[in-house]
Amino acid sequence: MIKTELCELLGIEYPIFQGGMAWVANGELAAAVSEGGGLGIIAAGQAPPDWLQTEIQKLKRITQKPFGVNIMLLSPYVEEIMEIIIREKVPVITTGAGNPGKYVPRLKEVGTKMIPVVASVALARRLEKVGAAALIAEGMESGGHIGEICTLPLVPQVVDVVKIPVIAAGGIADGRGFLAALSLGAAGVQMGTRFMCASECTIPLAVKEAIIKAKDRDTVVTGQTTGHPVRCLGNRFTRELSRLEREGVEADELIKLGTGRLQMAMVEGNVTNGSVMAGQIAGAVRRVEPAAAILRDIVETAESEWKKLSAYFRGI
Ligand code: TUI
Repeated sequence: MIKTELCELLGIEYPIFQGGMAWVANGELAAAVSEGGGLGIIAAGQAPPDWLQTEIQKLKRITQKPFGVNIMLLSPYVEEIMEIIIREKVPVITTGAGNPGKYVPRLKEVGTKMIPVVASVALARRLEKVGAAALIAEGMESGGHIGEICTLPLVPQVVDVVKIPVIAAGGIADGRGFLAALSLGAAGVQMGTRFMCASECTIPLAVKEAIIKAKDRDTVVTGQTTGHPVRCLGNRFTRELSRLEREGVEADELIKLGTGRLQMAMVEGNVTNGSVMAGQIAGAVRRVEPAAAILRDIVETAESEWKKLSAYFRGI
């Protein structure tokens, strides 16, 4: 048993979110995580609004439990997506890659809780002031679009300046990471990479196998010069991108080259030429298993690790 204020705030059993991963986190995965007691999140990514509508309906057919939608603020469809969120009375939205402050008043009217991802203390302060229900402090160990600070220094610095619950993300895939996050003052965690290997996750098996095969140093960050640094598994695509970046190729050209690559990996299963976004903890993900088993494992491991730690303080 583990309960934090986040469980009460959102009506969930475990304070564990499944990250809103574009082209990965659909209604099926999110429903499995929510049904397993965590918070499943459908990622709107840059998909057209009717895709999101369908996925929400799919999820609602599988589970009655609370769920979330992740809004990638660089999406051209943000306004239409907000309309769907409001119409469907989605319980929680998480946001990434920008500042969602201007949407808070509309969301509050329908009771949708806004939980933005922040990668800095300054944005955390700002978004608490405008009415965020909680914050996800995401370190640069994460997969996908990242900030500059690691989870270990970011989480306590965010916790120290806000009163709302903080969820730690980046570099967490098991009960030890979960317990460490709680020790830093977080009220919960968000995990992406481990849930990519959930049985209910519909990405091609080749991507799951690439994650399971990955070792500690197998992720790389590309796109530093474009202003949108992205972490993914190193492959032919990232080597080519890094070479062009070193040669000083313009950001516009690099962005063009990256377009469609996430879909190539996550839908077509092309792990050589696609962008296999995954976090540094990929090296610790060992198998494909149901989302509910992942959630149980995290909580059970955290509890046994907690007992081990408390023995240190009792001098045993
Ligand atoms: O958003 C993510 N992860 C993502 S989004 C994505 S799709 C994409 N693909 C290519 C280029 C860009 C995006 C893949 N992975 N995580 C949450 C996150 N948000 N990480 C960092 C941030 C962030 C960054 C800057 C949040 C706010 C911010 O600044 C806003 C401001 O105004 O200060």
